[in-house]
Amino acid sequence: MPQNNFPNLNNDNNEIALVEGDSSYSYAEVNQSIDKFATGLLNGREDLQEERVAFFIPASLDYVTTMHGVWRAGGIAVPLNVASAVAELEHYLSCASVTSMIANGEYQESLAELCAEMNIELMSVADVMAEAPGPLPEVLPERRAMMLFTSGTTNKPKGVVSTHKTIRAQITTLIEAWSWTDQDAIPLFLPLHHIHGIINILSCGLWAGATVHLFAKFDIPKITAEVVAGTYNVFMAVPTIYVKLIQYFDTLDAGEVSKICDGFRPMRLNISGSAACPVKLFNQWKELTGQVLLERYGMTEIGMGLSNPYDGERRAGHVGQPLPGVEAQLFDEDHNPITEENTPGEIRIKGDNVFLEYWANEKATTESFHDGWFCTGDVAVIDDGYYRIMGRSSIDIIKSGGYKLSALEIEGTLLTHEDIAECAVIGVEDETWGESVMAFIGLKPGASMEYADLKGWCDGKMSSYKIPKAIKIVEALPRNAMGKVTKPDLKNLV
Ligand code: MCA
Ligand code: AMP
Repeated sequence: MPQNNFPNLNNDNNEIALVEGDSSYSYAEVNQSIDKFATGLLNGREDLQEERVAFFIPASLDYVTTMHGVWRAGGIAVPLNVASAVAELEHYLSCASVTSMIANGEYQESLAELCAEMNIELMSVADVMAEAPGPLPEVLPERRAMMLFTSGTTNKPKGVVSTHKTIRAQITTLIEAWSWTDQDAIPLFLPLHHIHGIINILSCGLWAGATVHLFAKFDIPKITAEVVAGTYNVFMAVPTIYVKLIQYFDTLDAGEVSKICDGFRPMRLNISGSAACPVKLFNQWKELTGQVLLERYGMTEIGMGLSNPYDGERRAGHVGQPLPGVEAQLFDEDHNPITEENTPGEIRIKGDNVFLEYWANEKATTESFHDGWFCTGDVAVIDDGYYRIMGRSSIDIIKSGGYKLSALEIEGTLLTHEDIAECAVIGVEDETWGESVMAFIGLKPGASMEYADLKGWCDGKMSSYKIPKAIKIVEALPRNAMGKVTKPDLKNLV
């Protein structure tokens, strides 16, 4: 029996696990579907032996079937962002040496050429499904289970590998800390190639025996209608979603707004994370809905690390304390632990929740640990017992609407434009996105550039949320004596 088996996906439980549009699926049905998929994927083999199976599927029964099917068959699940530009996928697929790709309908069509070129077998969920469940391998907890891509301070995203044990630890800490039960109902509209959607919402929901309502995207009218109907008692989102909800309220009349707010009011929990929740937003949400947002801090490599308490003071602008089973410590630049309050240091994390490795990148893996601690690159202080995030140690990481973006990756693509001689990308403060991408561009002699043209050029070359929201044409980028671009100086040119 695979060790990753979720308690409620193990039996003939007839409670509703997933709601997708007008359809709903019980735990028993989901379980059956997963077993048939895993059997079909094995296709007579005993164990996938950590083969990498990628999938390009929006939130749906098929997504859950594929993710768990790969796990039960002994493979490594590689969920991809369905909003990615196809041009970006080649890196993920070659980095992970993916052997099979699962995608349906129009998604399958968009991938056919790339998969053929890369010799990757492309199948739909229906293609894979066996008629009946067959024998499945025993998958030990230490085995690799999932690879998620994360942008870093290097050019191309790295594959973050977690084991079944890692995933279990990332889930169970949240089940305990946030008091999940089988009575919970939660909407899932976040993308399913990141921890926030995969672990905090989908996996915790399924572990607890709750009902997860799936949306292919953040569809405000549909989701708020369900909020009004009292469908959910838990809501989790990135700060941008709360901003967008408040912006949406501005388009409605007062009666409609108060109905939606009255739908949020009785929920047992509203959570914000993936990026800093501004104090102003925390207060606005409280005023509108009575909900005191629970802010927490996490990272692809660690799942969740710090959280405000479920019972107890949830402090605005702070991310709380270490979660159960997670060890956290601040360190100075000389690797000495910081013991005084209000002294900034890098957050380092230990625990079963921490990932195994960056795929096929021993150097990056080794460099990201020190004395057994995972070094997050985030700087924080402890302020009266609560961690407060101060920022990141690298200016090259941008957090836009909850997505972590690499300035270097965006610059790398912009530099392939025939009129661009040099460029530098930074994140600038933005009320909706937290940070938004801005590019400073030096043009080749005689060239000119309009923003709209550059945006059009970027289409298809990078995911749309990475495309700069603004550009500034400069004579020359500011550089230090060594010739390195001094990015902090660019902030003054915004
Ligand atoms: C969409 N757009 C964006 C972003 N999202 N621009 C910048 N940053 C973004 N994040 C742009 C599109 O390119 C498009 O531009 C326009 O907005 C409308 O796109 P649409 O897809 O309709 O927007 P939306 O549905 O309103 O999306 C906003 C969103 C989405 C729902 C907030 O960005 C989102 O799901 N963010 C969450 C990502 C996430 O789950 N992060 C967690 C990873 P144009 O019109 O010009 O084409 S972090 C994590 O997992 C760690 C462990 C943690 O701590 O949680
Ligand atoms: P990702 O690697 O995409 O999972 O993003 C992880 C990063 O998001 C962390 O390293 C932090 O920089 C940021 N982050 C997550 N949660 C918070 C939060 N509550 N406040 C500030 N930053 C956050």
